[in-house]
Amino acid sequence: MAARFNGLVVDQLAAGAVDALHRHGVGDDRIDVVRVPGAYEIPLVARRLGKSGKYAAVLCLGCVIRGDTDHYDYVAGAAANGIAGAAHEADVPVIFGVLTCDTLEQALQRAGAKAGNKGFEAAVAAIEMVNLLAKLL
Ligand code: INI
Repeated sequence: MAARFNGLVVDQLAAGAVDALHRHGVGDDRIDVVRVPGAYEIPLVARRLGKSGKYAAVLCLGCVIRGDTDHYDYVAGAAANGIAGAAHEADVPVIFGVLTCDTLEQALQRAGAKAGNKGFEAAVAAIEMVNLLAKLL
């Protein structure tokens, strides 16, 4: 799932995630990209998707950038806490791929520029978790 807010960054995270999935043999027929307005909306949809029984894992991709007010704290906090809650409730891995950055530049660096691509890393974490759960069952 990918938030539309800060789409310049999140689209790069999503591209990185899809790239990682492809490299691990996951075809497009097994990938659904669901869009939500912003990071704040991620938890509800993550919970719904996770509990649907249709998905091996749910990847939550978003980007929250600090502004001049404390709005950032509410949005980032709600996303992080809500995704953690969804991960506990869904019986599949729900992966935290939401960037929380001070500046757009920092975010872009983590979305495929200097500091790797956190979407790619999130997808790899999802694959590791799916494989781990399969072994544990
Ligand atoms: N949503 C984000 O994903 N990132 C942000 O940086 C952000 N800021 O800064 O406001 C943001 N706000 C929107 C929020 O996620 C909700 O979509 C909105 O409040 C409606 O519930």
